Amino acid sequence: MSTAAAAPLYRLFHSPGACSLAPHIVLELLAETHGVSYEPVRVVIADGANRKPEYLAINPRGRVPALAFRDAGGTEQILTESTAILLFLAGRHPEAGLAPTDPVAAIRIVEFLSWLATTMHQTGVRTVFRPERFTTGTDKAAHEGIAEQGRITVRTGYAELEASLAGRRYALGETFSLVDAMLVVHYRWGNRCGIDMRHDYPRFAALVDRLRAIPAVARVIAREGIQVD
Ligand SMILES: N[C@@H](CCC(=O)N[C@@H](CS)C(=O)NCC(=O)O)C(=O)O
Repeated sequence: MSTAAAAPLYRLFHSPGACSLAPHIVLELLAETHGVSYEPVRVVIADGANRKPEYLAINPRGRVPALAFRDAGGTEQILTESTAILLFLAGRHPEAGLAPTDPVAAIRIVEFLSWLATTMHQTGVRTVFRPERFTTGTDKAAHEGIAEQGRITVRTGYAELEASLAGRRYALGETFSLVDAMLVVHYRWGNRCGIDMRHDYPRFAALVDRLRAIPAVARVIAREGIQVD
């Protein structure tokens, strides 16, 4: 008799503290509340694992997250882009209540996640962490100005977010949504951009404290081995 364990429903390729932390949190919540099985697969960017042929075979862009799953016909598919992965997981597991059916509530989530992934991540945080990606290799003198503009972009966004959190328990109101999972990532990145997030954005810090008090969120942070503050 075979003792092989059933393959998990999902494999999430992630790197500690990267934007893949958000789907990692959502998968852990789904595992806890609805028995969804998944395997987190570490692809540590700091070690260059995202540029190795094994990973490029999964995501030729060399980015995390990537999600492996089987479609209705049993064929394995790879999905990339954090926004797409989050919305896919919520839609595939509607019983978890992460995908509102009301069209306005649903599109507000897409709106927020799109802003985080584009303005805040790519034109904000990324220009601070990786200014060399926004100019030619020889133009080192430009790095400081690019990073400084990135800090202005993220500060403008965090100020907007801080104001919107007045009187709210979670990013979009009284209930946890996909956006909250991604905000843990952005709060942590803010600290790593040299911003004192707890001091400058106290409502954002309080939200992240509430999120970290959720056991599934705490478990993922511990598993990734990261500091949020
Ligand atoms: N738009 C993509 C961005 C993915 C992305 O840039 N991921 C980063 C980590 S947060 C990465 O893999 N970086 C590795 C690299 O740029 O070499 C998403 O939201 O999934």
